[in-house]
Amino acid sequence: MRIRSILNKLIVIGLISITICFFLIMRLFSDASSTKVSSRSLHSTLSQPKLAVIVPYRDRFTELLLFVPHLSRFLHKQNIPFTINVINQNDSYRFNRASLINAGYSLVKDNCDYIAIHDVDLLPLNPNLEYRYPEHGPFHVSSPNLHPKYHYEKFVGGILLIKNDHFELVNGLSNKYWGWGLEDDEFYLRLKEANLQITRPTNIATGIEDTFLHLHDPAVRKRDYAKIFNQREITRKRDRETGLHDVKFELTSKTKMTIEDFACDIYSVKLNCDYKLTPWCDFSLVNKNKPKNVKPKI
Ligand SMILES: [Mn+2]
Repeated sequence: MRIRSILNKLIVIGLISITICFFLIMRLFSDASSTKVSSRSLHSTLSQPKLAVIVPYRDRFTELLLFVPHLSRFLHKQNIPFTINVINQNDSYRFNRASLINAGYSLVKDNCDYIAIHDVDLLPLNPNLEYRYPEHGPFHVSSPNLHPKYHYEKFVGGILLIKNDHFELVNGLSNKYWGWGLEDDEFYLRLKEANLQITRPTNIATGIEDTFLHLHDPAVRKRDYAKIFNQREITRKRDRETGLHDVKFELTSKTKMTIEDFACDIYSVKLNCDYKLTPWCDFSLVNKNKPKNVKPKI
C-alpha cells in the first residue's frame, strides 16, 4: 500500500514536472522566435545600402530650412537609410560645386554605399521618384523632361544618385570649375567615357511644373556667371587631370544641426586653389589687374 501511494505521488510529481517543462520549453521557443523576428527586421535595415545625400552649399539658409525636413520625410517614406551632409564652402574663393562634392564624398564615403548629389533648391514632390541604390549605373532623378528649368538631353545636374564604386571609377568631378555652371556637363562626359549607363525615372505622371519644387529665383539669388582669365576656353574641354583623387580642402568644422527634428551634418570646408592651374578661382586677382577707374576731369 505504502509503495503504491509513493508510486502515485511520484507519478503526480512526474506529470507536474513534465507539464512545467513543457511550458518552459514553449516559452523558450516563443522567445527565440520573437528574437528571431526582431533581429531579422533589424538585419534588413542594416543590410540595406546606405545613402549619403551630399549638398554643395553656400549662403542658402532659407532653402536649407525647407530642404532638410522635406527630403527627410520623403526618404523616410521610401524606407531608405540616409544621412544629409551639407558641404559648406567656407573660404573666399568663387563657388566650386564640383570640388565640394568631391570633398563631401571623401568625408562620408566610409559610412555609405551610394550618394545623392543634391541641389539644395530642388525638392522632389512626386513620391514615385525613387532614391534606391543605383546598382547598375547612375540614376538621374531630376531628368531633363521633369526638371523645371534644364531640358537638354545631356543634363545630369540637380539630383543624381551614384554608387561609391562608380563615383571613384570616374574620379569624381573636375576641380577646375569655379563660378557657376558647366561642371555637371563635364561630369556627364566622365560617365559616358566610363561606359556607365545613366537611367532616369519612368512612369512619372507629373511634368516639369509639378514633379519638383524649384526654390530658384534669379532676382533673389544672383549667380556668378563671370568667365575670367582663360576660364571659358579651359572649362569647355574634358578634364582628365583633376578630380576626387586630388581635391584639396581643409575641414574647419563639423556641426550637427536639427531642423524640425530632422538631423543633418554641416561640414564647413576651405577649398584649396592651385593658382597656376585655375587662376579664375579668385576674383581679387582680376581686380588687381584691372586698370583703376580714371577720375573724371573737372
Ligand atoms: Mn536651381
